[in-house]
Amino acid sequence: MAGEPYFITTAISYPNGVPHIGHAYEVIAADAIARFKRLDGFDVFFTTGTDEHGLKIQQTATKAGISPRAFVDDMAPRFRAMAERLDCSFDRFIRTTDADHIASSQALWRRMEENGDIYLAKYAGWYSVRDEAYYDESELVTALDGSRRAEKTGTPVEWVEEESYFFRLSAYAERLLAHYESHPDFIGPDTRRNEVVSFVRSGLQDLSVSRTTFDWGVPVPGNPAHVMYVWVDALTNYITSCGFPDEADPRWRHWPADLHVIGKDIIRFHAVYWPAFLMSAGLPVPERVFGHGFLLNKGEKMSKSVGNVVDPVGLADTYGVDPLRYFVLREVPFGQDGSYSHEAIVNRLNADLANDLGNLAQRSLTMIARNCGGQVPKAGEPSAADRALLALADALPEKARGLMQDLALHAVLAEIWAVVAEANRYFAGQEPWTLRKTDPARMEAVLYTTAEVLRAVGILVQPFIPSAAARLLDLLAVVPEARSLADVGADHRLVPGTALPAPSPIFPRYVEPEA
Ligand code: ME8
Repeated sequence: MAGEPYFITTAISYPNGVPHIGHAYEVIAADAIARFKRLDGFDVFFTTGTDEHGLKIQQTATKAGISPRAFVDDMAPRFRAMAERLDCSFDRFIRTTDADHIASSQALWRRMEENGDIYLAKYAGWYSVRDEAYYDESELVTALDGSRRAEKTGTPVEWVEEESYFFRLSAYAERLLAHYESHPDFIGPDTRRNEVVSFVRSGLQDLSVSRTTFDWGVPVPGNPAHVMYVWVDALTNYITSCGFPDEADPRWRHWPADLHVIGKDIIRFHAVYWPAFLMSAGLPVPERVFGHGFLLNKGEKMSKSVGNVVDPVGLADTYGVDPLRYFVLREVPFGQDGSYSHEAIVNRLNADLANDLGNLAQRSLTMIARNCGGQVPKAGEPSAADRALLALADALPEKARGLMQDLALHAVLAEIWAVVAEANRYFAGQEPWTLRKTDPARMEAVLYTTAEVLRAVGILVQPFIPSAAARLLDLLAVVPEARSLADVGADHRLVPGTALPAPSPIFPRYVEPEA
């Protein structure tokens, strides 16, 4: 496929429990961006997957009485099935147990070693299994029960003393700071960038990058008594998907990644460790790392370990895939935390989808079916009102592109729905049902203009609500080859006389089931 390469990734999920709404949120958001870029002509490569090694997985499997391998083989497909159920258009679902990934992780390790950045020493310090992260004394608090915990995440830490390989992270502080300075977009949103810059400014310590007390990990090349620290192998997934270490692989054109979409809790791994590993290996670093916020259930944090997990597939079954996607992308300003509840989802679904867009499409298409012989109506000479409305619709791609630069997904939807609202005002003001008797030619022009706006809206909403958008564009007889951003506007208007299929509703209203 032609076009400039655009590589976007999600984080890879720990499959130590079933997928939760946070996982769903991340892959939906990344999918919307990937789909938008495809519509805009980019050669998109989009990956997601599972992060299957480490002590946490090994412990969970042991508790379940099965091998880590059997455990992840059962769990990983559920993550894949969730992403598929949510209509996420990933090109590769990478599992860190995939053979090419083991080879890639070992190759990256060797490159860092050859560069003199890996040495053997003894590690003594605090480790959180739940976070798979090391913490400094200064990052800990003592809980009420006397246990030591990581202040940021509240997870228990344990004292670890063992022989370990270290990565010379301390040597990269200056280079990292210089990179943040010269690439102001490298970390987003700004709050996360500030957090990372002050962390690096405070000085970096070398990072323990291997473990000897368990074996569920990628063996360290040349010393299989050690397995790699799970984050070394996890981060490497992004270059594995591009064919690393074979830089002649056609997929290598996608590296460096244009965007890593991750949650705010793992920004340090992606904006400090990962670029340092890559610099050490002599590889280009990603263009941008964006830390989205957390999705909270009625304002409360949920997590696998706390046990108040909401099943995203259940939500999709209840509300529909497109409404769920629309809700999380419209409701939560991307980059901030957000809350969801049954009431909030139903409000959005019924107000924005069923009423604003659904009714406009249903009313106008039904009138066309009944009064224009089921064909695209005649455009006539456009009035000032027609021109003004079409100009708003035609301007959407440029506006959306601008907002997508900032990953303001919610704002893109707000702009689209502002046009929908304007179209509803136009439709109500023009009263085509009255024109039917008084001025049928003018009625056709109003219906034509409305259909044209629906075409533009249908094209623009494809990244967010792909199935509903496809149905709307089908109802307008827009062929699949004419659904890209470049097809919006005066050069590609609907052709009067084109036969249209019989209209059917796009968004059913959500009705509470009988108690
Ligand atoms: O962190 N709302 O895996 P993970 C929004 N394996 N996002 C959330 C969330 C919530 N409530 N809870 C988690 C890991 N996330 C590592 C990543 S990448 C090389 C390795 C996000 O399963 C979280 O921030 O704990 C992360 O981006 C993703 O879900 C996977 O989390």
